[in-house]
Amino acid sequence: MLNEVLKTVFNPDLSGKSRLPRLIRGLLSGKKLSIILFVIILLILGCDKQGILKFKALGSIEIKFVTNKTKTNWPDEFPAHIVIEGDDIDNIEKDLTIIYNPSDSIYRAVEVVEIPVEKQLDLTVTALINGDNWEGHCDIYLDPDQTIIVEIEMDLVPDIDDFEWCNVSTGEYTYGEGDTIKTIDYDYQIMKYEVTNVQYVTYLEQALTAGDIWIDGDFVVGYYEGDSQWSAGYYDYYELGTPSDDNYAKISWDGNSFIINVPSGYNPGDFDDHPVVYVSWFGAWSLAEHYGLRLPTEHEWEKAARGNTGWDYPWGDNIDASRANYRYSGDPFDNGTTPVGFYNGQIYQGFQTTDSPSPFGAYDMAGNVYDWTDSFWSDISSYRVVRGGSWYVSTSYLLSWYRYSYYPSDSSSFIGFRCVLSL
Ligand SMILES: [Ca+2]
Ligand SMILES: [Ca+2]
Repeated sequence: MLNEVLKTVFNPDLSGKSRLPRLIRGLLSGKKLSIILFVIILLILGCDKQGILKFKALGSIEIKFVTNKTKTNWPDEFPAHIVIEGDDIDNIEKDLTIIYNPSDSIYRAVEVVEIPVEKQLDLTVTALINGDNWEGHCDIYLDPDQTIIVEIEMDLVPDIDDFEWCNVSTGEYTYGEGDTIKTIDYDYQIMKYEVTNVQYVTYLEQALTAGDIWIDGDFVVGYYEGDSQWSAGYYDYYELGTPSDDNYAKISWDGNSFIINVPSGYNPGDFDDHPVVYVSWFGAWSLAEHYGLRLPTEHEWEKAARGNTGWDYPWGDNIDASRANYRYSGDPFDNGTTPVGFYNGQIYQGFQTTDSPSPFGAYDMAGNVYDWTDSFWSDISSYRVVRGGSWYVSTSYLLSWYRYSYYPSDSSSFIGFRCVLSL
């Protein structure tokens, strides 16, 4: 799946509706300006005889992958059809073959397009690439008598098959302590497990390569497009560091790569499959954006947790230590996170678990870490709802209908997240 263009704002049209936020983000985050930065002045052509300034823009189109891994989903070459439109120029159409170069893992179709322009030029570029429609806009300002190269460069989003999914079918569900019958009239998928440390590191590495995030002291920082309560701007996504007393992992940056630091007494890798913590709501939102996903509303979350059962917990009305990770529950990691999906009926280090999926098959919908949701606490609140309780709290917080909230910039050792995928 094609996702993002770095060197110009070049985005899919609305037919890829889950990608719309990427378009908005690209426009707001200043990527629109980057086209100017990458204009390469090649040569001076000169005025025509009437003294009217004439210019030529040379466009080259380059498509680039972030990882080899994503390449596995793509053929070695594929067709693209490019249309360039602009004020006072004839439409330029090109059929291109985009070819993979294994030596640098980049797809390219370098095509020189001569565009006669005068001064300011607004270009609209549409492309049909491997079946996906793309559209982008760029403003190019030309000084007299210059020729430029426009580079269009795209990244590919990583594969969401890295995550496991549960189908939540359209229909009624019970909501709240009073088991109010509500309806969600569409199908969606929710992650079977909370996002793990190793999955979050994969995201961080890809986002860093793409220029979507950067390191600022002890924080991973990135851009947020804004909403009704929060202005667009730069926010802390993740608080880097090492864990303190409790048993959870924390990610750090060593200057070259992200490291998953485990608590004392554990070995590297031991917490790879534990839920990521110390991620702010913005950092959760950002992973969802990166993969073309989104955070669940609290209604979507509660439906996935209890279905239409009216149960207090994902499996029924009673809780015990074999079913969920809460404070002093006696699991081998007390007190701290357990691996995602830990409560699946297996025995770990002598600790017997009971298989405890939700009616739709999601695990850790009670306990382990709170899950960030997309919902505000109220219409006037800037706090975001979290659901499901955590390893840090007692069982009364793990009730499927129990609401709690945190400031979206908060991060802690007991808040993580999972995403949903609209169908
Ligand atoms: Ca526990
Ligand atoms: Ca949870």
